[in-house]
Amino acid sequence: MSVDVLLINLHSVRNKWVLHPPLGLAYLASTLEREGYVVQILDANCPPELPGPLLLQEIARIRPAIVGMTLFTPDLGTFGGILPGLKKLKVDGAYGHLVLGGHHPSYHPEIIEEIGCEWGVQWDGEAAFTALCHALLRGIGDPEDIPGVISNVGGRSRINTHRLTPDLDNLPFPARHLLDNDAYFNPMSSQKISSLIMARGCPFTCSFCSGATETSKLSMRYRHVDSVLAELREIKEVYGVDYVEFVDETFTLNKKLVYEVCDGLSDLGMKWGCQTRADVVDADLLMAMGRAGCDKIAFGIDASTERVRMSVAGKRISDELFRDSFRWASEAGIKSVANIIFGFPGERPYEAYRTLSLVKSLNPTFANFQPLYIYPKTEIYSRAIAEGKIDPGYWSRMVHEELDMVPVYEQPEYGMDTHRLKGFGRSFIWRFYLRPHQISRLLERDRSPRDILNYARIAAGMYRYYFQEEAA
Ligand code: B12
Ligand code: SF4
Repeated sequence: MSVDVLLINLHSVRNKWVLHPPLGLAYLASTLEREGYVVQILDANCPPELPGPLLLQEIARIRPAIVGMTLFTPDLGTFGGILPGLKKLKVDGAYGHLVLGGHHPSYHPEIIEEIGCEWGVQWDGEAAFTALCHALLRGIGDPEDIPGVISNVGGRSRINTHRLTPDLDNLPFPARHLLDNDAYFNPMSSQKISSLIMARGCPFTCSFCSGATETSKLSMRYRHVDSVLAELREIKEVYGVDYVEFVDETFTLNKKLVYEVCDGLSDLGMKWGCQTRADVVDADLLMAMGRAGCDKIAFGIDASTERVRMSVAGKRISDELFRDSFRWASEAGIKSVANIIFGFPGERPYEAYRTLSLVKSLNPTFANFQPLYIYPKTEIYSRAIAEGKIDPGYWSRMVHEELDMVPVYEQPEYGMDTHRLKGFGRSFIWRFYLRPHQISRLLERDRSPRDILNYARIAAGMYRYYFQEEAA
């Protein structure tokens, strides 16, 4: 049967220590299937992995009417590597239309015109992409008029105001039947995993985060508990998954919903993980989550000192609140992850070093250290543009020159250039993980061979991220 829509998740050169299902593509697929389209999902990170040339061969073999591709900002260079080949395949008639969607085109829709592509979709893709498929494949409606569609055809470029999915409960569950569900893994779990999202949006305004855009702020949308529990049951019963990662940006924002989901999860007996903020948890909630199988919780500490965190990172959370949250998580038997960003504007090297003492004092199970990357549509991006640290043409250069580096916020006046910032990252990792206390703790908690393999995966992934890249 010929494929109407081939949805592609590009091969990522980073993040080899975690592989989650591409939920966004799976939502698009189930929505399109409901409309009668034949859909296939190609996740180029699943075995056999499909880096650029192999991916092009696959597209040529499948010959879909539409290729839909998701684009993260870090993947722009990888995309640039296959773009000439993709354009040639189109000319050769291997597929009909290329449509780009996902995070980068949502934050920076101008990219479609800048790199000479024809179609894009901004933000939630279910309604807009379905309408675009109706227009391109069934001749229903004018494709250039669809809300949320970015077009660059016949010498005309348009970015139509998007419309977010108002009611998430009306969406079909993600089309996991189109995914290789055995391929996904999460180093926190030794079980078969999947992911699930309960809400879309984030009401906070962290200066470094793409989540803090107008669109997200104005648009918190939650699913009903019955829908979340029905999807969890499907994941467990149909796909045999025992560990679920909730990928909501701030899982505990709606505490009532979390308590309700916890009630249902206790019956299902699944393990699960999530990420949230320290100012939207409390001891009782974490205890309920622990009882309901929560195995891991990640908190964004983000900046080293309260001064930097509150005045520059836009995150008004005190060190004290972090201490409470990590302690409550530990008392509830939940593994904790501290996510740290260093190198904020005005942050001196000595302040960045304080990050390490803060993190050690919180005693998380895992810690993840990253320099401050500049992502489009963030407050840090606007600041970096105003200061001449980056120019708006950088993103299309990433595509044209196949650059795989999202820029970091450099401050040469404090000796904080890219090289030094990476050096900080390496040093933090060594000093956090290579402590006898930390090593024995990791090995004591879970000692199955698969757990140890998972920890090795994290270590190898971090090594690759901070060491190999630098050497290249
Ligand atoms: C889960 C997750 C991951 C997972 C899995 C990613 C995956 N394959 O989906 C892992 C852990 C691997 C990951 C890694 C990273 N992530 Co991440 N991740 C997320 C998270 C929390 C949820 C994604 C999700 O499932 N959303 C739910 C689905 C339903 O929404 P969606 O993916 O946006 O898809 C919808 C639309 O975007 C659109 N759409 C998507 N694709 C397409 C394609 C077409 C053709 C069309 C028409 C529409 C369309 O339609 C979908 C349905 O409405 C988001 C934050 C968030 N809540 O979105 C961050 C987020 C996507 N990650 C982000 C980042 C920065 C990263 C990392 C760079 C982190 C790091 N420092 O290492 C890496 C980079 C990954 C890479 N490829 O290089 C940023 C992206 C910023 C950007 N400009 O690209 C986000 C937005 C977080 C943030 N707030 O800053 N991530
Ligand atoms: S860092 Fe987290 S809380 Fe802050 S804006 Fe982004 S998603 Fe929201």
